[in-house]
Amino acid sequence: MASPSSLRVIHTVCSHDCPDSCAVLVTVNEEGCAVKVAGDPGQPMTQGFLCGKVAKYLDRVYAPDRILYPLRRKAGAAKGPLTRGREHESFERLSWDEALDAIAARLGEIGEKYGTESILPYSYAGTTGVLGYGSMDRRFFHRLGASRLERTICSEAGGQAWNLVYGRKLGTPPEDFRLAKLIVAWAANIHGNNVHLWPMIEQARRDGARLIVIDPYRTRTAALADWHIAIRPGTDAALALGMMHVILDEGLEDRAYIDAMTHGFEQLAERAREYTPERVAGWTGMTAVEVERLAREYGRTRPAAIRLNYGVQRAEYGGAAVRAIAMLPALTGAWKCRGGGAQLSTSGAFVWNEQTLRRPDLAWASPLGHEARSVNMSTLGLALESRDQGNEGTREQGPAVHALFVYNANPGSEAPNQNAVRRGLARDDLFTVVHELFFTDTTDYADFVLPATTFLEHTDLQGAYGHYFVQLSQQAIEPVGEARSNVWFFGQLAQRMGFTESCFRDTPEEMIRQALAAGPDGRSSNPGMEDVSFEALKERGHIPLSFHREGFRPFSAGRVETPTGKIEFYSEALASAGSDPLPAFTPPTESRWGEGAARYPLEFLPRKADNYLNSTFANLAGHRKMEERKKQCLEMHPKDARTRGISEGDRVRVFNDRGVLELTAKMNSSLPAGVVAAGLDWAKLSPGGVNVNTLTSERVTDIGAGATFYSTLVEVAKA
Ligand SMILES: Nc1nc2c(c(=O)[nH]1)N[C@H]1C(S)=C(S)[C@@H](COP(=O)(O)OP(=O)(O)OC[C@H]3O[C@@H](n4cnc5c(=O)[nH]c(N)nc54)[C@H](O)[C@@H]3O)O[C@H]1N2
Ligand SMILES: Nc1nc2c(c(=O)[nH]1)N[C@H]1C(S)=C(S)[C@@H](COP(=O)(O)OP(=O)(O)OC[C@H]3O[C@@H](n4cnc5c(=O)[nH]c(N)nc54)[C@H](O)[C@@H]3O)O[C@H]1N2
Ligand code: SF4
Ligand SMILES: [Mo]
Repeated sequence: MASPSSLRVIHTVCSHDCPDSCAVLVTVNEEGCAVKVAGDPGQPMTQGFLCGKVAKYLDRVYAPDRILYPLRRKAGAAKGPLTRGREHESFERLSWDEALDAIAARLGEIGEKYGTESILPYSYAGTTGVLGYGSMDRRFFHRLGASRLERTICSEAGGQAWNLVYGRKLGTPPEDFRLAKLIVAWAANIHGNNVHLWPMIEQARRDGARLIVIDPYRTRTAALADWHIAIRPGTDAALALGMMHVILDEGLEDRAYIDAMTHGFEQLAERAREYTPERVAGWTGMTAVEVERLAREYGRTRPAAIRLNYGVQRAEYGGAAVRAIAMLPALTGAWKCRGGGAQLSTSGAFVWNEQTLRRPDLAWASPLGHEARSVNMSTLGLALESRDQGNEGTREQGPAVHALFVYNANPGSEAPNQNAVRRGLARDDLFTVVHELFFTDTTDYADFVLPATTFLEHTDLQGAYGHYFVQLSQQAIEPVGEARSNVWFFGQLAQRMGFTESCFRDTPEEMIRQALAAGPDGRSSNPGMEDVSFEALKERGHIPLSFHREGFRPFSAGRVETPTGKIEFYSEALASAGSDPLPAFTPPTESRWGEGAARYPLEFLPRKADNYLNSTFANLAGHRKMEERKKQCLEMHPKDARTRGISEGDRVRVFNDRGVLELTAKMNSSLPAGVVAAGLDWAKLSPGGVNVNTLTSERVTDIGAGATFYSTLVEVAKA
């Protein structure tokens, strides 16, 4: 055993796509091996504990199935699903030098032949590190003249909707949820997806607070709540407007706050009058009395905090719903006291120096000579399937996609309309490069697979979307095998392409200083980061934004960053775009009210797994075991099962026009009748080789053109 003195402890940050961005201490032994990961007890928000997914992180870092060196598809090996554990057989090993040269040559040819906009990057938040998420990669693609990607798959609908009301994504600090007397978890799976908020909620409850959960699915959080409202999917806007109706009827609004801080109250009040509790009950599946009770409890309790999470915005009219819910604390003045307000995301607090970090100006040095067209990632299938005349998924017409660069993402598993995505990925005239840690549903279609690093193996800077700390994640160990970071990979590839700009040779440390807009004294000139420098981060690991040092109360007073300078109930911007300036409820096309319901009468919730992170971790035996109880199950109400002759444990086919999926039926009487649910898993680990996204569509949301996973109709039959 190594003596304790030979061990080093390094401050890192979990960079998975999770609001918590935990501070993680990694213990490294004399041989340079990580031997332990643990939460940093000094971080006030993440409090020294890790979720079950990351507590056993070394299983991932040192997994036997990690990709260890660059690979090229063997001549004649067809693209498409490969047998797990035998993926190597379709590829041959080569050196990084050979791989970079070959990729650079191929990109050059494709750019010449079809135009550089035929090259498309596809990335999301495999790492949320400031550098790993978007820095050297963006420089590279701007300089190349590649298409830009609209990163809409997760938070764009809600983010844009929130910003229409408040101008900036700020919210109640998570630590202040402790002070609330009422907490509403609205489409927020706190135990599964945001576990560090839970201790704050527990403390509030010890001090007498109540917890209400609004979610069609009985999550663990819902099961622990004082009141679980199993609302029908996609009807949240109706509920929020119904609450406004009651609040205004009973005079529970805060007139002084409304007068000082908001715009468009009269118009909103008129709109809310249409949403009587009776009408709202008809849509949401609640009773009118329940709608009234919720509104009264919310309107009368101070402080009341809403944890509005991302579930709502994955419905077709999720933008309108997020806007409506976001308006509630402005109506009651809940922002005025600590522990009140709402939180969708805190990401707007972190302002990085993106001009220098991402260099959008390099587009002017590209062969295009201007900013490239953009392609919406939520309609990837459309973009890949269209050949030569552009497509609906692209904002501007342009060439078909001939090269796809995937990193920080697994679209073969996570993108909607999986069969369309796969048909696109299988095109033999598409050149695909995937930078990954494991053989995923996407690498099965790659021409080149390149090994990527975990957050233990590179240095990065971190913000968060669920708290207000800037953190430094220091490289703790040498990369495993020949794995290389995103920054290294794109910097090297740029040099092979002959891009001579010096920014392609920047080191991670230099880039962190750039992101911080560090002055000569090393300190950041970004707003809120007066105390932040690379040196200070190295010493302390995590530093609160300056306005968060004590009692940050966003939107409690002062100017708001909207066009009117007020919280906008009524949006002139939407009005001038020809959209409804006020929130309203519209039933999703794929819902019980839609035409398609005659053939596909069940509303489907293709949910995230509590023990994976989207598709990440699904390949690890320990994580799969934790997910055992729900894995590959279709949860349905016994009534819906009975009418279809289905019993617990039966094999069932879940299908619609887009695809079919085989699962095992599991009765769940806490679901609303007419709603069925299943969890995400790797397609290649599922029977039939497809996952829930074989059923989801490329229809996009009302605001932000995001994906609409939770507005999906299906039918179910015994297999
Ligand atoms: N364990 C775990 N943690 C994760 C992730 C994971 O996959 N697993 N993913 C990470 C990512 S990428 C994100 S974006 C966050 C998201 O975290 P959350 O915001 O919690 O997002 P979701 O899990 O998509 O949805 C939350 C809840 O909304 C419910 N819901 C679905 N439709 C509706 C509706 O119409 N109305 C209402 N009221 N509720 C609805 C779902 O049943 C779900 O329980 O979590 C992150 N953390
Ligand atoms: N049905 C359904 N579909 C969904 C959702 C849902 O709730 N239901 N959620 C949606 C949401 S919210 C999101 S955010 C998306 C997420 O979808 P994706 O962005 O595709 O997320 P992951 O599936 O986690 O895949 C991330 C990949 O990045 C890799 N990776 C990690 N770190 C690095 C790195 O440093 N470099 C490189 N090159 N790769 C790295 C990981 O190994 C992993 O395979 O899925 C969406 N899809
Ligand atoms: S996934 Fe989230 S909760 Fe788990 S360690 Fe990472 S940041 Fe923390
Ligand atoms: Mo997400």
